[in-house]
Amino acid sequence: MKRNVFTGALAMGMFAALALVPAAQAAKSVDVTLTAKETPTVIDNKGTTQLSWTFDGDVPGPVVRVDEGGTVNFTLINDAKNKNSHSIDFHAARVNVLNEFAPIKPGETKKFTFVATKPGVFFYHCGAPNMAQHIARGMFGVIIVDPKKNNKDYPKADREYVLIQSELYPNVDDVDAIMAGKWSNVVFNGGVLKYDPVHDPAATKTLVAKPGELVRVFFVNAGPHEFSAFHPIAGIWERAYPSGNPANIMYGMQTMVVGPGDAATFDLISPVPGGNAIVTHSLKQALTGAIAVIVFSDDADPAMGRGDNILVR
Ligand SMILES: [Cu+2]
Repeated sequence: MKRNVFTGALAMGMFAALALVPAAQAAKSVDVTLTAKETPTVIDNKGTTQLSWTFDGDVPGPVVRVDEGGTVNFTLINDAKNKNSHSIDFHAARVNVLNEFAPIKPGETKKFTFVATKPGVFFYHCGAPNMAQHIARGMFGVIIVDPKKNNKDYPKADREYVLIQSELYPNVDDVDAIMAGKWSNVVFNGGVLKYDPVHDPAATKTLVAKPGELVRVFFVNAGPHEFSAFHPIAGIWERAYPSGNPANIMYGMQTMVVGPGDAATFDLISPVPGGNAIVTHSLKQALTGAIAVIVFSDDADPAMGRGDNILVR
């Protein structure tokens, strides 16, 4: 009798467990390691460098990507050759600011884990003091939390691009000037007119797509201070998703304000060949460097806007 009760309970338990695990695959976990590196980076098409503070040696840092519900097993290394403490702040994480996001000294390593519960596009950055300086010097990137598939409000994109807006400061050691917002340029992905051969013939890259393709732009405003008025000149955002969450959906947007520390996802379709110029329509910003040309043509390079080429270096 006891045995029957036991096996019955066991069977019930197994049934309950089976019922709780959906037939669909569980979201994958990802291992992410970022190394804080204080190193020169190129800030314009002429090859000018500044002594940046970076994640993994580039501005912006690497694209971090995980499925909604997935676990991020994160490791931060502060390179022993650095002079400053650094930290990480993932806007996609819900943790303890005094623990996971606390700075570590050169030569130290820290690990933590979080579950990416909210889908969308999120900023990550160093939060070590002075935070404005650490961001202005280049310690930022994007974490994309891909929403669950087969969502009619979030159709599959043909191409994807990452654009991160930030401010460049003429003297990155001058914390007072950074705190006063005395920037010289506002840029996308760390470089002045990086994707704009129209205004800077030295620019060698543009974003590309075919007419009719669904182009998805993951946009982050790293700041540290300026708001962005994100607009595709000669286009209209088909859909805009504040924070990149498919539950937040806006249609037919011309310009959307994305504040410092915020992010949004934008869908763009060009019905015609030619180009759009993606800008912050705050023109004191755009005309100093925040313009990205996207060229629409039937022979658009099929490798662009896919895989590792969503953040064009
Ligand atoms: Cu830092």
